Amino acid sequence: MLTSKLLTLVLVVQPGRVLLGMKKRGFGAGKWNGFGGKVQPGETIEQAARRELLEESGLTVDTLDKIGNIKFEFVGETELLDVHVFRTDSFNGDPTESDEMRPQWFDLDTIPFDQMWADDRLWFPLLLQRKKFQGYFKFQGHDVILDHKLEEVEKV
Ligand code: 8OG
Repeated sequence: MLTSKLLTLVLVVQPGRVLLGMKKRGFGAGKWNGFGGKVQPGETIEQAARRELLEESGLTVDTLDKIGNIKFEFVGETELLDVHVFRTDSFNGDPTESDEMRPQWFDLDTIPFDQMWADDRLWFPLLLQRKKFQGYFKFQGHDVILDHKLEEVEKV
């Protein structure tokens, strides 16, 4: 039986650049990523997204736009990751390193996909064009995508 775990992921986008964080520990350590984590009991998904963004990057936001939903299956594991992806184009504060993440701005033409989760190069273009999307990726280990689906949707 597959169980499902709710997670958030926030991408902060500015004209011509995106803020990523180098994950310093835990799941996905050594990869650049947006900011996010597990939804805690009693929290809405959006509350969790705001909390994780603040904890990991030091930023707060007025508006978060729901832009994607991606489900990840890992061969041999019974837990499906259900990741809710948000985009924001304005923020308050200065990106600040935390125990978990070291934030850095990247120009949109130098996004370090080779040091990111393998699926990101497929859906980042949609996110950057503000297209809403839904996806499913089946991973073997943390680097190999065995199967995937990705589609634009009207509403996430
Ligand atoms: O709490 P923790 O740091 O373990 O949460 C994992 C974070 O990683 C969460 O923000 C969701 C995100 N994440 C995955 N899989 C993938 C992926 O394939 N690509 C990207 N960009 N983020 C992912 O769990």
